[in-house]
Amino acid sequence: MDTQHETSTIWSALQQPARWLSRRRFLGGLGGATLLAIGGSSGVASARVASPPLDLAAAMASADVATLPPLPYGYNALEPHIDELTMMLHHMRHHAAYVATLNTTLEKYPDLQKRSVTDLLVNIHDVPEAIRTTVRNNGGGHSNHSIFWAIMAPNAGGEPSGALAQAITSTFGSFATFKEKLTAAASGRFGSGWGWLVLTPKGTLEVVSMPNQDSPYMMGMTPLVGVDVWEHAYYLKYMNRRADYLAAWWNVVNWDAVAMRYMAARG
Ligand code: MN3
Repeated sequence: MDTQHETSTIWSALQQPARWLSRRRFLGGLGGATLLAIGGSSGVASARVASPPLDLAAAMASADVATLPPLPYGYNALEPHIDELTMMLHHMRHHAAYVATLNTTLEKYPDLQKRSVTDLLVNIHDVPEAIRTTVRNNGGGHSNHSIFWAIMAPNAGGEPSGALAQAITSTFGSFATFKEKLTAAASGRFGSGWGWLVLTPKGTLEVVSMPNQDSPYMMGMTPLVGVDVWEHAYYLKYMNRRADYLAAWWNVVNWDAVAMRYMAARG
C-alpha cells in the first residue's frame, strides 16, 4: 500500500463517527465517547457531537470518570510544525485510548475513581499491585498528553519571560543551554518516552527524560514542559527524523501556559 493511499484510508476512517462504546464502556470511558466525528469536507477539524446513545449530560456530571480534554485549538492549528493528521490521530485515538483504558481499569475501584489522575500518579505505590502498571501507563498517558496539548499553541515559540525566564537562566545559564539540554534529553530517549522540564520537590528546575508514559509526578516532580517523542507524535510527517520534529516543536511551545504551570507549582 503506498503512503498516499494509506493516508487517505486513515482520513476516511477519521471521517466516520467514532463507534459508540457499549454502555459499560461508555460510562467508564467517557473520554472515548466524547471523541466525536470529524465534520466537514474542508478538512478543518470541526468536531461535532453525534447523537450519543445515553444522556451525555448525566454522564458528564459524574466526576468519577477521566475525560479526554478538548484541544484548546484546531487540529490544524500547529501546522506546519505538527501536521493535522498527526494531531487528530494523537488526540482522538492515542490519548482517547489511555483515557478509556484508565476508566475501564478503575471500574472496580470506586475509591480510586474519585481521585484525580495526578493524585493517583503521585501516590502510584498505593495503587493496588493488580492494576498499578495499567494505571501507571494509562494514567500517565492521560496526564502527559493533557499537559502536552496545554503547553502548545499556534503562533507560539520564542522564549519565556518573567520569573520562569529568570529561573531557567539561573539554573541552566541561558535559555539556549536549556533548549539544548531538553532537546538532548528528548532526542536521546531510546524508544518511546518524553523529555521534561520539571520542578523538583526542592523547588529547583531540572531537565529529565522518562520512558513510556511514566509521569514526573510519580517521582515527586511537577511537570512543566513535556515533549512527546513516541513515534506516533511525529512519524507521519517527519518519519525517522526525530531531530527535525524536535526543532519544529520549539515553535509551538506556549510559554505563557508554561509560566502559569510554574507559578501554580511554586504555590
Ligand atoms: Mn503521544
